[in-house]
Amino acid sequence: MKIGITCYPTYGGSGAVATELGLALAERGHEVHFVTYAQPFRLVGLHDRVSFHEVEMEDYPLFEHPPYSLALAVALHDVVRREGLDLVHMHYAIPHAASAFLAKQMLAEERPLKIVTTLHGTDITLVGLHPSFHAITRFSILQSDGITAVSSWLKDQTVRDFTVPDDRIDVIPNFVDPRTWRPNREPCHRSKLAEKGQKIVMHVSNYRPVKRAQDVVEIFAKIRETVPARLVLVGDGPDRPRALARAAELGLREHVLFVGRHAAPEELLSCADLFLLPSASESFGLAALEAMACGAPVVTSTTGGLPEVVEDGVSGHTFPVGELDRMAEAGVRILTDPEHAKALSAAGRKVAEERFSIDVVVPKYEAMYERVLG
Ligand code: GMT
Repeated sequence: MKIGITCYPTYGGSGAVATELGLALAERGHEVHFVTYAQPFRLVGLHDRVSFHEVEMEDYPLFEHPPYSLALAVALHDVVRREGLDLVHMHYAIPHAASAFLAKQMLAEERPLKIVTTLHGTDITLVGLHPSFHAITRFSILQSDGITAVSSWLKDQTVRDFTVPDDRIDVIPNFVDPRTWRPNREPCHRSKLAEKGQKIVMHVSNYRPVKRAQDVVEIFAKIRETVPARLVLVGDGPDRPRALARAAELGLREHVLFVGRHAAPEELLSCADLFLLPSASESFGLAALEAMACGAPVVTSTTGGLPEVVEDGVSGHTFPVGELDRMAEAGVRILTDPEHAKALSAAGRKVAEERFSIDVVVPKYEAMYERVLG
């Protein structure tokens, strides 16, 4: 198949999943064309059957906010015609699904174009609910030939808040490649991340308010009351300065290492003794799955789709949002009870290998494309 993929190229789960999917499809013999405003952050190096098409935008002084949705529609239209694409797969509904719909209309007299839209999270739970976006989000989702949601929870939210018929949405979960995201990777950066005898507590995110990065620091502070540990913060985003400021207020700044955006987070995760994801909302929680695949025991909130990924007490621990004392207690147990940590780690790895492996999930997308193409 010849497949176009549009996603947000910036640091975030939806762009990561879209890119890994495109690369996996290309490995499986399909031709993949990424169409977006910048090279997706996980699209590094050259790959057979993979091309990147940058959406070009005219900068004109009249535009305080350049109309990216229109430029994307034109880019999709051009790439579909030039490369003879069979379908385009939009990751994150806003504005991608609407741009794809426009491209399809522009092509209507020339050739058919099928659209698959994957709903990732705040396109449904936050941004899409805003009155300025709700109607167009619903319309463009419904105009898609195939709709997927990354968790059953997100599907239910979409059915409820956008009155999309239940049978129009397939749940296709996010995935990892367990060959890349694995425990005991070499080189392990442990000696660069913490001192001898210190446990490594890790958090990876884009530091948006929904991630509650300050809670990560509060939980770490409680853990450090009993366990010598270092907090390693990976990724970057708007709440990162606040999280570091809170660490300084608590007198912990020297015990917090801010790594920033890292090209290969799997190398860091495989050194983690504990991974924290206390988010206010998470449609799936790809970062938790990546940590589990790397053998890091996870403590997360019981929110959104996270319980579909982490089974409390078996493959990690989950607690209601904001229950920081309990999260810290679970963290201390993981860091001080090696047998317990080992059991969680093994169970998390098993989940990643058996339910959320790239080899299990990518064929589900292929099957959907075939169905959509008839
Ligand atoms: O929805 C967002 O805010 C952004 C999006 C992203 O690009 O990272 O995150 C969502 O998609 C990820 C990949 O499917 C999920 O793992 C995240 O849980 C989800 N974020 C939220 O629901 C807040």
